[in-house]
Amino acid sequence: MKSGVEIELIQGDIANQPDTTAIVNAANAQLRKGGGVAGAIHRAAGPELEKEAVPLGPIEPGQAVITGGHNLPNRYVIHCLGPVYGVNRPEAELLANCYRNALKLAERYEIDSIAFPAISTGIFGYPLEEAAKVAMKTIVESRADLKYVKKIRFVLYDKKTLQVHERYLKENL
Ligand code: AR6
Repeated sequence: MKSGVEIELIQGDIANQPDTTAIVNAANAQLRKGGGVAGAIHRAAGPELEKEAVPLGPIEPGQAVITGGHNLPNRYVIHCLGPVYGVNRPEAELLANCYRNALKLAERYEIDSIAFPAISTGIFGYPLEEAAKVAMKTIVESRADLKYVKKIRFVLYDKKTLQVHERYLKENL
């Protein structure tokens, strides 16, 4: 790719990405265990993750914080709070901030590879098409600012989510 940053979209489980230095959690404001992505990440990481994360909260929509990976195969977990659709406004800006702030943290920690889930598209109710459009646009635009991050992977839970992201990635490249 032009910028030297590889963007990869796969179907899979965000808690099982042993070859990325960091994974991103679709967190809650309190940085507690929760369900969905957060539940899967905390289960795999073990209880020490919550002990490290909770004192860093509460966080605001669009914000990101970083912890260690504990029992995960990843060195770091970057926890982002996505907007609740229809509640935290303007949604698109707050969702874009999640991706931007996660990448900023990754740069600060000199992280070479990072895996994202589709933030806000589960329990937080962000419509898939709209969220994928924001996510792919933001990631493509952010590539130019990256020095350390060389690989960005999106780990999408099902085939439809993968296909929608593929379409918007192509549109933005
Ligand atoms: N790997 C990859 N994607 C997944 C996985 C997984 N293991 N599990 C679910 N998804 P969600 P949100 C998909 O609800 O909308 C939590 O309770 C899922 O199908 O995890 O940002 C937190 O504590 C969806 O497309 O995140 C918060 O309270 C996407 O990942 C709240 O949910 C995100 O779904 C955050 O809600």
